Amino acid sequence: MNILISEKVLKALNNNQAVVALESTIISHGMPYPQNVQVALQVEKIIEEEGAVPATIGIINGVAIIGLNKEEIEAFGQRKDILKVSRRDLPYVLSQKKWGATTVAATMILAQKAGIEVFVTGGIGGVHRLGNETFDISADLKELSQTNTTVVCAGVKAILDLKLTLEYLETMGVSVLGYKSNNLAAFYSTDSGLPLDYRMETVQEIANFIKTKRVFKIDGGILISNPIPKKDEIPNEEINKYIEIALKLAQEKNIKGKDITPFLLANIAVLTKQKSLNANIKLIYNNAKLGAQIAKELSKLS
Ligand code: PSU
Ligand code: MN
Repeated sequence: MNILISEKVLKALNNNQAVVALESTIISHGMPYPQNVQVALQVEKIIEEEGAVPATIGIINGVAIIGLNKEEIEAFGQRKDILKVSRRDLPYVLSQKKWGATTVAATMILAQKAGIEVFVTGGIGGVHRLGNETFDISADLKELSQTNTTVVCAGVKAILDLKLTLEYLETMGVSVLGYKSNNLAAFYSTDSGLPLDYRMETVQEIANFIKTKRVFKIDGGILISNPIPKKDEIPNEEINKYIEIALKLAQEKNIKGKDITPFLLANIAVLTKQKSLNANIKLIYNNAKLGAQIAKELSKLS
């Protein structure tokens, strides 16, 4: 098989301990070195401190590893030959024995195969601005409609069209839960202004929601929108200026397809003098803590 679960993760799964999946695109294509590695390791530490076991997922020489070790995470942070792998890319990278960093979509698939319910990321992909013309809609959304993984995120990346993304999620039957919040979180900022139907006050409520969906056998993911802490946010008006500039730059340089998201994130970080990178890091830490708490609560229920 092309899938390998680390000893630590396997032991935790067999003992019904809380396990939290983590993606690797964020490391290889979402942040610059060395912050990417520092953050990936710190996220694992936060999850451990909450009493859960982290499982960072990535593909090495065609083998999907569930639970990368420190040296491997370091390699994902440094190597330049790592492909960004979504659902459609998985068979290619596996059969060609390449290295691949998994996006939200691919990480969901692999987490489900390994038997991990909870997965922590920064912000999911979505419908790009002008997506109604370009049809650029992240495969993350379709994945959420069909794969049984709970994704903890700080909402939808603000570089996207949040309103269209939320509509798409509704059409695809994806449950979106606002943790202690009424509105969808907007990645760099706490509030998109777009109302969510379900607000959850406690991790117990969230765990019950997940368990109910699974017991009832309604296939598909669950999206937890966990706003960035207020003190770490960049207000919408402020960040939007830079997003507009970065979007123009992408157009001028004719950046397309899967290169768009990494291009925008990197350029916004330069334009904001790393302020956006700092917010991106803080929101991931915040998600790691919540994800671990949800996983722990879930392990009590089963
Ligand atoms: N969240 C972050 N940084 C990232 C991503 C999410 O804080 O780099 C990645 C995820 O892997 C997500 C991907 O699946 O961006 C979306 O890419 P696309 O728009 O090409 O589907
Ligand atoms: Mn796309």
